[in-house]
Parts: sequence; structure tokens; C-alpha cells
Amino acid sequence: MAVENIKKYVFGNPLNTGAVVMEVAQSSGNPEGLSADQAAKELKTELSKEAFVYGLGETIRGINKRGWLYRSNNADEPHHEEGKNSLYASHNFFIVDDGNSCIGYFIDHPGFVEFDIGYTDKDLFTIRFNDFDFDLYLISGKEPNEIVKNFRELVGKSYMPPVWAFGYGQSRWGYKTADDIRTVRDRYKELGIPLDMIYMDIDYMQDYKDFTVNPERFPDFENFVKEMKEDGIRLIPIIDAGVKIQEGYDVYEEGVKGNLFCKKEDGKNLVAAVWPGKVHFPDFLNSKAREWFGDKYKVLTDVGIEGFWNDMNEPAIFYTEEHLKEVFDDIHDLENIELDIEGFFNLTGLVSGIANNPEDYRRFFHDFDGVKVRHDKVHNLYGFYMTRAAGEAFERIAPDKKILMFSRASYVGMHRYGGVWTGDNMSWWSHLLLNIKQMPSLNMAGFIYSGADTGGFGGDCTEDLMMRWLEFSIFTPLFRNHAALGTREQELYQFKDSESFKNIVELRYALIPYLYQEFTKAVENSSMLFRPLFFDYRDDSRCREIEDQLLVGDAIMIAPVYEQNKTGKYVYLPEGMKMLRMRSYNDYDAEMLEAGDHYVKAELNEVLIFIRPGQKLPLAKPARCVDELDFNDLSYIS
Ligand code: MIG
Repeated sequence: MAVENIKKYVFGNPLNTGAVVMEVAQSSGNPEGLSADQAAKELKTELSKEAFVYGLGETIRGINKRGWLYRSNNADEPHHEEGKNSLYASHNFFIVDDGNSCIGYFIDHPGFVEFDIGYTDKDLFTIRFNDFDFDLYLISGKEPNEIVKNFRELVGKSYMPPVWAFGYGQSRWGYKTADDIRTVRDRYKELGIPLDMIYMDIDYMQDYKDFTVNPERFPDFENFVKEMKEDGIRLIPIIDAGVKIQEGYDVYEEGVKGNLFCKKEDGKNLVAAVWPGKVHFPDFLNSKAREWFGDKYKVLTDVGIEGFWNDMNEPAIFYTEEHLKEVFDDIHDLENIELDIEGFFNLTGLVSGIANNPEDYRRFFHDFDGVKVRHDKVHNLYGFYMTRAAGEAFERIAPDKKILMFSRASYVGMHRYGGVWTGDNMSWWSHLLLNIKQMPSLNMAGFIYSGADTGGFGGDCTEDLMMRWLEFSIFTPLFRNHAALGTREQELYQFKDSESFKNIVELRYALIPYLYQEFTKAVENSSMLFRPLFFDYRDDSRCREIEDQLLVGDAIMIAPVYEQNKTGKYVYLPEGMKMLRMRSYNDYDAEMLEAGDHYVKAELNEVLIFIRPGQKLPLAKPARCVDELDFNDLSYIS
């Protein structure tokens, strides 16, 4: 273990978040290059003109994070726009790199942290806290790949999914019945497009109650699971964080009886509202509550379910009883006065600020295995610990089996228990590009099994956007088409050129042996599946600013087309490579290109793959599902 490359500094009285798995002796004195101001609750470092900042995991904007204000404050945020500061995750690991020397930082703190990366002052990096209690790890290494490796050893091995989880998954918020799901299966089958998973969103449940299945919509669920599996398809149900308050509902009753829900100051269970109506939140920070909730997954694994997605675990709160009452009182006050402009904006603000209100996160407490702690101080751990509950339970329930698990909210450490999807993006070209840029930083933080809602969740997806997005997502371990209720239907069979969709998905299946092998390496060697060019080509300064081409594993570079109405793009090659312009796994042009700039054609149905010198790309013969792929019958392109 590379402990000599890691220095730990302790500020104040930090809680143990569970992110770190390695013992590191505490260093004394001031961390090199950083100034700490206890009174201002700030850390500061100067950024040289050359300095790039890589990391912070799941965030908005570019691969180089310089020039914006990022906040670790897990948020149910469906607007992933460049003016935002927080998404669903807090991954407080980053590398400052001036091209020659670089250093990594991990701020292990479960509450709010603000990263002002040349935002207030373009040459200053300031990190601000609400509570100045944290462990700071300084991670050294000759180059970013080495720093990432040292960091990842510090936080433990990433989650390894079952191999079938590399297949293609279809999802939509709105499939209500077994027949809706059969239709998806049938239409994919008719077109011969491979499919491994169909996701079940909240409508499969009885009144949105976790670990229930609506018996009218899904009669004989166990047999239905079997029926789908015969077609090579696994059903992946969603699990939400909130537990419906309802007499007679076992999860609710056990949670109340066992004191397993989050409590208010007065000791009563917090009442919040989410999809099921009024809910209590399991206190996942408490190991007893984790064990209890984790065991509930067995209700579904017992009937053949082998994978889950954990949602709404920031946790998302539509409203709390207390806050709603305050809002109504305030509105009532405003109702009785002549409303001036300020009063009018007060009124609209009262209503628009109800959901995910920061005040609500200060209304409840955890029993963090004996330590009573107010939620906002450990807010960013909630999704991690929900997923940890499941991960720990799977080791008891199915020790010899891998279960698919990914979550919306996360913190470093959760990467040992599951992957992530990047939440409610939109059917926008800019969000395809965002997806491309998020992959390396997610990998840095340990989230290797990850991906976005392909085609976009909100908004209406056009055929060309779906095609281009698919052409990128065939490289992401989590490969799922998902869309929101009320949006245009975007299953691949909804569009005209189903032949091309089939070819692209088949190409994914042909790539699975390669992707699985490179994924496994990333897990075993604590490396990254997706890397920015500059991580590997340190001597080529041109690579520093390239954010729309990525290295995927050791053998290939990709250059996805992410703009509408484009049939080609400029690509920069740091060294000579063989370019493949692929229409399907067995229909492609190959051309040797020299190092340098090139304009390369890529029609809507064509994927660009570049093979690095001395490498070869293995391809399998596609099958209708991963279980039927022959990993031994490979052909190679070199
Ligand atoms: O408030 O379950 O991010 O994937 O389809 C919306 C319904 C709740 C948010 C998830 C999305 C899912 C949706 N959920």
C-alpha cells in the first residue's frame, strides 16, 4: 500500500464518514501549499497560470474545473445547467496539475463544502466550510494516473457489477403494468435489438411503498420475473428512500417499533412528503437501521430480482409538515395586506422554495451509531449509506452472487457498494457533451459503473440525438435509455432507422468482452476506464485542452459526435492511430492516421474508434443478451 504518498491532516473534530478504508498516520503542522484559516473556515491555495483542476466527480461544466463555484451539497436537481453549483453527489477529490507537477486532495467531510476554483479570484482556489471539522488527505504522485491510484487505494476497491449489467437496458417512468413491459420486450425482440434489462420505475409498487409489488398490475410477479428471464431480460426495480406512513405496512411498522427512522429534535419521527405521500426516512447512518432496511431487499431477491436502483436519496423532500405549515401561515399573513412588489416576490418565493428546502435538512437528526447528529451536517452521506445498507445486505442475502446496484445520490465510499447514474438530465445535445465530460471525473472518484440517461430524461428526444447519444453510451458500463413521464417515447423502436439502432447496440455487445476486461482492470488496479487524453499523454500539451475525446481502457480513444446536423468532426491525435469508422461490428472503414489534427467524417450511423499503437481491439459476435455472448469467440482489429 502506497501510504507514503498520502498525508493526513485533521482539522477540528471530524466524524468518520466511512469513505477511507486505510489507516494513515496523522501529520502535524500545516499542509504544504495550503493555508488554513480556522476563523474564516477556509482553506486556500494559489493557482498558477498553468494550473488545471481535475476531479470533483459528478458535477456540471468541464473536465478542467477551473473558473467556477462548485458546492458539495447533494441536491435533487433536475436542471443540470452551467449556472448550477450542485448536483446529486459530493465527491471531494481533485487534482491540481500544472503540467509538470501535480497533487491530489481529498476533503473528507460529510457536510456542505464550497470549492471556489478561481471563481471569486481567478488565481485563487478557496475551499469553504460551514463546519471546520474534516480530514484532509494530500495525495502525491508523479502524474495524475498515479495520484488517482493512490487515492483509490485509500478509499477502497470499486463495486463490481454482474457481467450482464454491461448489457443494454430500457427504462421509462410510466411503464405501469406487466403488459407494458411485455410490449417493450416484444418490440425489441421483433427488431432483433439486444436487451438485458427492463427497469421498473415507481409505478410497479403498491402506492409507492418500497418492497411491495402492485398485484393488479403485476399478477404473479414471481412468474413474470421468470418469463422475462427466459427472454434473457432482467427486471430492475427502483427503491426510494422514503417509507410510506401507513398502518399495516410492515416496513413502516417495523421502522417505528425499532426506532429506525430519522427523528426531530423532540424525538418524534420526521414526517416528510415524497411520492408515497407522507413518509419517514430510514436512519441509514445507523447500522441497525441499515441492517433492517437492507434485509428488505430480500423480498424482491426472493422472487428472482437481481438488480436495483436507489432513488430520491439526497434525500429529496417535496415538503415537511412543519415547513408547509410555516408557508401557509406566511401566505395567510400576506393575504391580509396590500401586496407590494416585494410582498409579491415573497409570496412566489414561499411557494417555489417548498421542495428540498435547506431549512428542512436542519429539522431532523441521525443516530450515527451512538452520536446524535443533525442531518445537514452529514447530509452528503445519506445516499451513500442507503446504498451501503443494500450492499451489506447483499453479502448476507446472496454472498455468492453479484447484484446490480446503482444510486442517484452518492459520496466517496459508496463506490464500494454500487455505481451511479447521473440523474435527471435533459434530451439536449449539451447534456450528451456533459455526459462525456462527467465520465473521467466519476472514474477518478471510484465510480466506474456509471452512465447517464441515454437520450435524456426530461424533454423530447429526437432520433438523431438518440443515435449520437447511443454511439457514446455504448462505451459506458451503465448503458440505459431512460425518460421521464410525459416526454416523447424514446425506446429505440419509436424511431425510423431501427436498422442503425440495432447495429449500434450490437456493436456495444461486440465490445463487451473488451469493456468488461478494461472495467475489471480499473477496479483491480484502482485506475480509470475513461481518461482525459492528458492523463496518458503528459508530454503533449495540446492534449490538455481536449475534453471531447477520451481514452477508454488501454487500447482505444473515442471521439463522439455531440452536435446536431454534423456528419464529421475535428479530431486531434497525439500519436498515429488506426481509425475505425464503424456502422456495425462487422461493417467499418479502417484507416491509418498520423499524429496531428484531422477532420474526419462520421455519418449519423457511424461510430469513431481509434486504436492506439501496438494495441488490438477484441470484438465478440453480438447476442440477444450478455448471458449468450461467447467471450471466447473473439475477432481482433489491430
Ligand atoms: O421525482 O421515479 O431521477 O430517474 O424516473 C422524480 C421517478 C422521481 C427521479 C429519478 C428518475 C425517475 C423518477 N424519479
